[in-house]
Amino acid sequence: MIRTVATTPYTDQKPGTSGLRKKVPVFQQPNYAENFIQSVFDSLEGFAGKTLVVGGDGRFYNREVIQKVIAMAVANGFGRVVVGQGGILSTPAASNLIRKRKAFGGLILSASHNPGGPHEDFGIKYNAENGGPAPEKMTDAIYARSKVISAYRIADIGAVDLDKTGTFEVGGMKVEVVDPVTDYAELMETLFDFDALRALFKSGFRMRFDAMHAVTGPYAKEILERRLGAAEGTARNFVPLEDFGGHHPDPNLVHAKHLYDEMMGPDAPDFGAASDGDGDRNLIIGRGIFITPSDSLAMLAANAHLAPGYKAGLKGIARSMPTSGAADRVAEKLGIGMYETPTGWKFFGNLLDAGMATICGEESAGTGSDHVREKDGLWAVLLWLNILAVRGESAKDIVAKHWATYGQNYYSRHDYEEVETDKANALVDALRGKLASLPGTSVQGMKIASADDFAYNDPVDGSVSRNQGIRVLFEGGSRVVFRLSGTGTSGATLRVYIERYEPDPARHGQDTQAALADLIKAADDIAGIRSHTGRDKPSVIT
Ligand code: G16
Repeated sequence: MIRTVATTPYTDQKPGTSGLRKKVPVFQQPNYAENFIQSVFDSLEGFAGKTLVVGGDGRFYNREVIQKVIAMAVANGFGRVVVGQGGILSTPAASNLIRKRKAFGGLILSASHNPGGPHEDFGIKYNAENGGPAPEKMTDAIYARSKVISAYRIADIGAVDLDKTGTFEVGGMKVEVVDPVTDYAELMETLFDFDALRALFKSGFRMRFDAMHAVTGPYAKEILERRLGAAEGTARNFVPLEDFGGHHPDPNLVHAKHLYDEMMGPDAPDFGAASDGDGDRNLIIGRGIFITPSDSLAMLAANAHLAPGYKAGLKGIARSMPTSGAADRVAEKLGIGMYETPTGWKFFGNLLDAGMATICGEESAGTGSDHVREKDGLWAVLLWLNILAVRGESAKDIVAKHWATYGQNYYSRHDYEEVETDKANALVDALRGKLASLPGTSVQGMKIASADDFAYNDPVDGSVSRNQGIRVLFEGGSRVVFRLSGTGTSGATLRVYIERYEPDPARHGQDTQAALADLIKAADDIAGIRSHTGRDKPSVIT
């Protein structure tokens, strides 16, 4: 039986950088998830009889919301729902399934790297038929709808069994429960030289992959250990848990410090990596060297042709504005296009669809290519492995040679988390107010060349996105960037991105914070971080 249920709008369902993310108790309010799901469906046209892909990162509340999605998909007239077994699909695997099955779109349930559990975070994101996150005009429409919604449609179908693969009919709609790993692993086999990787592991190459008790566990077990023959135990913390074992499934130097310490230790394996809650981020650490996401993007782009899937070369590279300019130098050398977009993977979709970019990346530990329309943690790991296998050098040597060729972009991000929203907004407003007066002035002995609030003109559809981060550029190419995170769920997170370009090989490989010390001070002088927030140091440095 299909019911139309009267509801009243919630006012806070504005999708952020990557979908709607809130604390679980917010999602558990009466009709909260239903309102948002119906607002998504109401903003779409022409899906009757079509396929919807659904899956999530397995965090607390995942199964409940998947049941709601299926019951609402029946009531709204979808023809088929493809769902990962146990409700599990990594974000890149979901993107792949949408594309492979020519689905109308998909709902991905995740709050990514944010912690999970009854009092932690949950999220819902809609991805369109290209497999990528809904563009801004779609998320704006969803938000507009959520503010006036008066009813949602749901079918009384009882709980669907998500744990056995197979296809069955529910309320006149097909539900297909699929193994979450198979299609994704097949895609990886088309891109990378699995024979070379098997030979690498056979030769004694040792690796550590930390799945952080999140969604990539089963993917890493299958691909690294079973298909590529890496030693058992290569994948760690590989059982997805609803609360990620009480940790932040955020693969950075703070939350994956144990991996960093191991990789810097005397008996370090050859290569270390980790991924996040939903499997789209990556952390790459070679023996004795952490590789920043910005550097990783540049190095992957410079070497991608060594993997079979990219042997024809790259069409272009795209990076988010706060990501360092390291990849720009690679694009320049390769003579291909370089695109600078706002933060958020959704901005890469048009460039990838139009064939203007092949590889994209963000400082926030995301790298990916046109194989799907999401960033892809394991993909980045496999591309690194493929490069290591072909070059036969250590990650550390590859990094040193890369810097010697292109120069080093010293880079760090300082996060001030859970700042009171009013104070964070006041800081940004004050900064915006003085942008015009900054050029020509000096801070900490460095002259400001220009300052602006980044706006993006999408070269494919002509849309304009304003206020995407404040940039202060110094003479000589150093810069500091300020923006407020769009993925947090409590208070505001101020992100300060600091970058300095160093062409001289004699000055490469120094301590990053020391190399950036004057810029870090300058950032505080310019934005008044201490005085506005009352904080004397960042909560997270990556
Ligand atoms: C999301 C987006 C990324 C973005 C990141 C950080 O990642 O998909 O494109 O770079 O958030 O955003 P912010 O700086 O606004 O917090 P994820 O992995 O959380 O989905």
